Amino acid sequence: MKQSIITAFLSKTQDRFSEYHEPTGLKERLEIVQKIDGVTGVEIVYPYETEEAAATKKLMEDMGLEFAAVNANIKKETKWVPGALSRPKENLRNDAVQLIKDAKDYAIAVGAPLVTCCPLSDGYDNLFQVDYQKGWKYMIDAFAEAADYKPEMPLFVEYKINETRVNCFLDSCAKTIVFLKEVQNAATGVTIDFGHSLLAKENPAEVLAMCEQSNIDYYLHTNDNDWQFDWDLIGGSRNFLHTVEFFFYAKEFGYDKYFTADASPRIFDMLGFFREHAEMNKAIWNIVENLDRDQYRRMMHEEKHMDLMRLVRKEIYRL
Ligand SMILES: [Mn+2]
Repeated sequence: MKQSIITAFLSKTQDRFSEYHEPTGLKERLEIVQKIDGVTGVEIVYPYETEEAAATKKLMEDMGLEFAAVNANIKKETKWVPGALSRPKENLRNDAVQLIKDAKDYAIAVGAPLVTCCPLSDGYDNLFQVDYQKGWKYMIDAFAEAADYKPEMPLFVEYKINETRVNCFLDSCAKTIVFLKEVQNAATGVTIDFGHSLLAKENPAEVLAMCEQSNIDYYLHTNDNDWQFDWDLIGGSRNFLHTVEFFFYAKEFGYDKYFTADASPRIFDMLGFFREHAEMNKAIWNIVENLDRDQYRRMMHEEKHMDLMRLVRKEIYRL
C-alpha cells in the first residue's frame, strides 16, 4: 500500500474551542512527512499551501516525495462560506469552478495524479432555505464544467454528511454516485473518506463495492471516529474490523492509488500520531494480504456464515 498525508494537518489546527500545534511552512510539513516510515506521498491544499508550482515540484523531487492529490479548497473564502457550487449567484459558482480549473492546472504542472474537492459549504441549515432542485442542478453543471476542463487531470469529489452545513448536498456515497452519473464525465471519481462513510451510517467496504459495480473511480482517505462526529482519529483505533474489511475490498479490487491520512493529531504528539496511523494501516494491510481472500468470497457465495465468523475470529482477531 502507498500511504500519504494531507499536509494541512501538519501545522496549527483549530476547532471551535482550542488551537493545536504550531504553524509550519510547506517545507517543514514535508520534512515531517519524511520522518514517517511508510509514508511517501502528500495531498496538499490548493491554493493555501501549494506555493509556486515549479518550486514545489522541485522541492518534492528533492525530498523524494510524491503527490497523492491536490485538494481544491472551495469553502474557505468568505464569499463561499455559505456555499460555492450550488449558489444561485452565477458569479460565485463561476469563481469556484475557476478555482478547481486552476487547481487542475497546478496539478498538471507539479505532476499530481488527481484533483479532489470537498464542497462542504454546499447544502443548507434551515428548511425552506435553498431550492433543492436548483441547488442540485447548479452543482451538477458547475462540477461538470470543472470536469470537462483538461479531462486528462481527473477530478474527484468527497462527500460528508454535515459540517459546515447541517445538511451537505453530497452526504453519502450513493448520492455522490447519482451526482457523478448526472455529471457524465468518465474523468471523475469519488473520494471515499473512511470516517465520512461511518458518519453516513454506511459500511465503508460496501461503498467500495458499490463504486466498483457502478464503474465509478475512487480515491481513499483513512482515519477513524465514533460514528457521531468527524474526529479524524488514528485508523483502526475504534473500528478495527470495519477497517480490515475496507482494506480487504480495496485489495480485492486492485486499488492502486494512495491511502491518504485525513487525520488530525489535535492533543496528541504530531509525529507519534502519524507514525502510529501509518503503522496501524500497514499492519492491517498485512493481515488482509495474508488472508485467503478467494476462500472468503467463495464461502460468502456458499453462505457459510458461521465458518466465515470462525475465520474472522481466528485469522483477523486472532482469538
Ligand atoms: Mn477526507
